[in-house]
Amino acid sequence: MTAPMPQFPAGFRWGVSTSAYQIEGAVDADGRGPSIWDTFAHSPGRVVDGSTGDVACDHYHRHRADVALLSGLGVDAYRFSVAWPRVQPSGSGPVNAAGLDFYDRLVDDLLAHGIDPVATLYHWDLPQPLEDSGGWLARDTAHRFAAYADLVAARLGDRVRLWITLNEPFIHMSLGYGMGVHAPGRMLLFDAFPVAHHQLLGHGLAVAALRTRTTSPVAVANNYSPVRVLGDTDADRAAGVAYEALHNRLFTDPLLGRGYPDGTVTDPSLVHDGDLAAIAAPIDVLGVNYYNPTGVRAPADDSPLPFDLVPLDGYPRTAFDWPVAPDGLHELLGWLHRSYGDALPPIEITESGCAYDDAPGPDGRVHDPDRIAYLDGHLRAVRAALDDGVDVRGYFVWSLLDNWEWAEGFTKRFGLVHVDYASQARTPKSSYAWLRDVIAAARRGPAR
Ligand code: IFM
Repeated sequence: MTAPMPQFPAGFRWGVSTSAYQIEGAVDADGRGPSIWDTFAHSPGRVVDGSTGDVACDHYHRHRADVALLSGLGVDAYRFSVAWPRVQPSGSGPVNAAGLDFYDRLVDDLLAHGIDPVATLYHWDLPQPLEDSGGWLARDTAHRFAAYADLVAARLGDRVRLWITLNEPFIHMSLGYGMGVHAPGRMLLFDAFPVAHHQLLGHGLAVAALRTRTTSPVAVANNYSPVRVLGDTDADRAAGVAYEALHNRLFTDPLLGRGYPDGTVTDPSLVHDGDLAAIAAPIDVLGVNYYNPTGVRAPADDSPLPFDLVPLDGYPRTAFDWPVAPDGLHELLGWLHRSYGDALPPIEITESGCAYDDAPGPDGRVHDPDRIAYLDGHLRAVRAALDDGVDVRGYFVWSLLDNWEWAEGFTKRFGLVHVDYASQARTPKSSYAWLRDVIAAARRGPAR
């Protein structure tokens, strides 16, 4: 029996998150064009189980049932992403009206259920024609992204309650363009820096476009990992500084007006006059995606990187083998608060969750006590950060549904709701009922 969940401030936003390619399927429906993830997933050997997002959770056709699940959960908000190749198949030029209509219906359905639509504009599914012209290595992609943001906001700007420009630009740069394990599968290591700059520039230009279309708040969703230096040599500490600059500061420092951290800009000619000011356009919320801390020490002599990553002992682990470390979330929120001071906008936790090998039991139910323990611990970590004075306004669980986990295919289940991919049957797990009760209790306020 765990202790009762502490109270959260009135108005604290409870939500869940998903992304388009991970759940929608319907990749050929109604004029959608190919994205880099269609290309990557269909390339042999790229995804561990050989699966693709062609069907995924078939959310495109089942969105009404999925909104009913959201309603049953009692969330205040639902964070989804808009698939750029669905609404503008070439990445520039003509709009695909049928694609925009889908999001229009989704947003209206959410509002009809009293749920705030939170739209992410880019969760890694770049239209393939833009990749063919250089992808995020090309400066022009930043301008294409701002034009796309403008056309989506022209249609949905009156109803989306929070806009998120980019999801985890660090992961997109490092896994997609640096190490080749995500789409588009480039292996440029530190030569992937243009991808950072052009995503940031695209974000800044998109913020400016959004401001002309909507009065709703605007955010970006960065992922962070508090750095644990293992070892006490100067070289170990230098490795920690280098990792922190790359993972936690490369995107946040310029967004909050500090320019790039020392040593991260590999080609200064990419940064044109005015770029840093555009990137630092004020945002209303910082989206924080947190999964785990990272152990770091000095690199081996032959390493191409300025650090070695080391597993952290002493924590339970998820099916991804990630350490379950709620203390890392508390530490991270304190680090953001101390590091950025007055420049830090209010925070919303835009992703927090875990993968386990959940399966229906003989009674047909799906029991996931490890996920309940995970969420319980991470919510208490948020509460502890609030007590320290960090301004955290919301918490979104990753994810509503089990879904297609990128290069891991269907092998990692993050959902509050189990999905049988053969039948598309949805079965709420015990964590869904637990979270529903936590949200309901939070709404009732303190017991008298
Ligand atoms: O599934 C992903 C999501 O797309 C981005 N953040 C991390 C999640 C879990 O790996």
